[in-house]
Amino acid sequence: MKILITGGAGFIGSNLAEKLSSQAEIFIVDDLSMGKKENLKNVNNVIFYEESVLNKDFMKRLLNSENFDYIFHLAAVASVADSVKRPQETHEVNFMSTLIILEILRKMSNRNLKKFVFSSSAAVYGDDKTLPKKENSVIQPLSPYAIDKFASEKYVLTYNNLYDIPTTAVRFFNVYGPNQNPSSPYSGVISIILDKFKKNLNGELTKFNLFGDGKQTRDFIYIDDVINALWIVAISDSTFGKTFNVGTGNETSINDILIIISKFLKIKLNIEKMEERDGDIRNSVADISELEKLGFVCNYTIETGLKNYLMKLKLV
Ligand code: UD2
Repeated sequence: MKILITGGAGFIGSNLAEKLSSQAEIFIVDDLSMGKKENLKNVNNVIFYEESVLNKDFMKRLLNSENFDYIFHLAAVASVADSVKRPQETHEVNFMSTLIILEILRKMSNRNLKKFVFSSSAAVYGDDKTLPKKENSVIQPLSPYAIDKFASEKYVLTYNNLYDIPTTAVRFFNVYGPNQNPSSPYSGVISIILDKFKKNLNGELTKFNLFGDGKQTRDFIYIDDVINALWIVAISDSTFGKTFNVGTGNETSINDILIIISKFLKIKLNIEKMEERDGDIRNSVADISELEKLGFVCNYTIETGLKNYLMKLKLV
């Protein structure tokens, strides 16, 4: 079995590659703009191409020569803030790359492809207040990033209907776990918090900037559950042309995250209270009944997910 993971050196892609490498030959295309090769240090059985998914000729050659069984399209500029600063450049990656791959697939004869899985985001729901978010809830993309994710989703699912290309899409809620890069203020909040704890444990005095009162909530899902969800939607016969929320169905506040980690590490973080971040949504939580109908079971609570993450970081 041959599997292509675009963005395979990134946070979610590298964890997916690690999980699938025992059962398949893994091919990764990543230009290392956000991903890191060291994320793949535990992955055997992988062929790595440092290439952009926008390189049409390269992608055409690769897809035609390897004739993949599964494609997970995870390559993206995964930053809303970046898309606001550079709408045209991020549009190329976040939208055009998807269309390029779909077009190559459409023109291929004798495709082995069993499923093309597109990774979308809960950002497509915008700040509409209805909770929990169902796949058919109001869609209100408020940034170039969210618009590109939603437009790509539509293309991906329509290629299933019009051209019989086996596709599905997932909308990630707030994913956390090993290999998430904490380096930007727009990185996942849990990766930032843990980075600050780590620095504090090393004797470096540093503060966590808490935007707002900390009572805002998110549906935080541990990476291992996300990887399971991705594989379930890939192999299921009832996901063609459909979109699935990937979350836990539970919401946790940032304050609670801080309390749980403090309990595990037995230290408190210095907190600098800041103004609420512009455009921040107050609450977010997924309805995951569609995913559960496929057999998905969330294995991690926020406590066990965080504990596992801390163990992987060798902090507990
Ligand atoms: C997530 C996605 C984003 C977009 C958005 C759509 C991630 C990393 N980001 O943003 O790409 O899809 O959902 O709704 O998955 N916070 C702090 N201090 C910090 C960093 C964050 O207080 O240093 C707060 C932040 O203001 C927010 C919460 O923590 O209220 C979560 O922030 P986040 O950037 O991890 O995720 P989110 O849901 O805003």
